[in-house]
Amino acid sequence: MKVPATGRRRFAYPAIIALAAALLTVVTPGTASSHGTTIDPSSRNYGCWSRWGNQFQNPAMQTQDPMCWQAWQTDTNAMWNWNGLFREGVQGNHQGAIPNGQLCSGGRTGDGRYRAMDVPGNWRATNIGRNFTLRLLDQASHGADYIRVYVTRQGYNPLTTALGWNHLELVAQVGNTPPSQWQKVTTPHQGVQINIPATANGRSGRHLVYTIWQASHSDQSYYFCADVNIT
Ligand SMILES: [Cu+2]
Repeated sequence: MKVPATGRRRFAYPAIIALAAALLTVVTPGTASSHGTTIDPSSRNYGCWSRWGNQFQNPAMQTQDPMCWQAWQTDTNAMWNWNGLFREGVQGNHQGAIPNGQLCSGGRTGDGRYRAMDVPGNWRATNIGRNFTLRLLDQASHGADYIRVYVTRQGYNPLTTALGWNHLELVAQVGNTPPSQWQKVTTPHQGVQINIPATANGRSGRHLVYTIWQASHSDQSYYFCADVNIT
């Protein structure tokens, strides 16, 4: 637990609230303005941040959204830094850098900050069709050397099984795309975004969309698990 009960009591003091707000302003958006994530269908931690970020201690989450609950309990920074799920210096060898079962945490990158994303279970899923569009938000205008979009094979069960490379099938790919070719956006966040059409033939029900975004400013690669329900 990163938020002890004493933390709550302290919030009762207005001066501390102001201080905490100031710190959040400096720390959270500072790191939170520099990278990106998939926002539709949303990555696991982005979804937990967008649904619960303003009420992350609400015990109702435990029953309404239990996988987000376990994620917030494990490390709140995985949500505050929803755009920081990346590794550096992988040199394109994603499978070598990330063991099976750890794909959703980028191989427990950042000292394991995102490890709760690897836990299989009933994450909230976005309804999509077999033809869908993946939306990737880039807040820092990194652009992409490439973006690879995978969907799990029919038969894989994200409720019971942590994601492995063997579960994935490439369904869409985008090559070198400088940020000038992305769409400028101001909501829900400032930055550029790219919409990637993809097709998940022969699939229905619960699946994961797995995205690898190789940013262009340096060897920085991002890994996103998004829970979907294919109808
Ligand atoms: Cu970045």
